Amino acid sequence: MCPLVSADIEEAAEQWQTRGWTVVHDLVPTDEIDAAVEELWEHFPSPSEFHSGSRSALRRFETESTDTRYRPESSPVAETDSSAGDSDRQFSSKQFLGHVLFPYKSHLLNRLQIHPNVVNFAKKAMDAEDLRLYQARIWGKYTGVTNYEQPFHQDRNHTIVPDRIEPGWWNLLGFLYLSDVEDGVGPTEILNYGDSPPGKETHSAAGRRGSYLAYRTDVWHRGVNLTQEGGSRFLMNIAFKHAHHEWIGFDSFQQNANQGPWSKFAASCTPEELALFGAPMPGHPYWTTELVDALKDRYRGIDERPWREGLP
Ligand SMILES: O=C(O)CCC(=O)C(=O)O
Repeated sequence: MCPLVSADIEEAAEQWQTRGWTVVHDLVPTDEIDAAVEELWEHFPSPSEFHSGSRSALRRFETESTDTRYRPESSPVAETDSSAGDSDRQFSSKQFLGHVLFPYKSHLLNRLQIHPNVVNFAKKAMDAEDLRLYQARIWGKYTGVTNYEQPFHQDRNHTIVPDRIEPGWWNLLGFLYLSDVEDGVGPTEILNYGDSPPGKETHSAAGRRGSYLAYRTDVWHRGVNLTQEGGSRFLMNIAFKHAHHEWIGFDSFQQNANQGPWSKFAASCTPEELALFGAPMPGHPYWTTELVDALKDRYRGIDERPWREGLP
């Protein structure tokens, strides 16, 4: 039987395909996570600040660390397909505080969003080269904000049509852990593909920071409460779909793509990296000499040569 946690990419990809989920242990080196997390506090109160009891830290969490659509007054509880028999566990809008959407203020966090190890894992698991990143955000939780216990559910809110879960069609949802996610700080509880609650064996998707929980939309799972005193949990949502699968989506990037952090991020990207957001690759009929010049102008510092070399 496969171990529940794997650092072996091939084995983890196979687990995702057959069992519906996997934790790829240490997928991103911890020193890279730690360097980026130093800049996380530009968006979130640090755990010690939050747990000092300061009202301003709570206020900052509810505002600066929470995209407007997740603030209490917006009350979005958009989950679907909750399991019967889970009546003591409820979704609540407070569980969804702490969502910061990509691009972030920090260049290192932005680069982490498309870390090659994560992208390559997704390509292997989905057995495809041409992928799109369609969910990109950071989610922070702190002990005591609310009761984070959720009912078991399947994520049916990533598509506008019924899911087609098979090679060539499936999408991959995932959490890259920015902090150690262990008992007491809310490791997701998850069931194997084909099992549904109640009564089936559940697994805790615990993992060190740098690990990546990858799962499919057809596995039952749920968020659990944070009980550790002074505890917190930070993760990056990173989800992929096949190119041209417009029926799948979650976050959109265009609205911020003419300013600040995005410009610096885009200037650092290779064609393959920008293609994760839908940019046409070198050689695509979209490109003309004038457009390549405009790309160079728009993203100062970008290496535009591949696009230029791809011109007819
Ligand atoms: O936070 C978690 O561990 C899981 C959250 C989740 O499944 C959801 O909100 O759909």
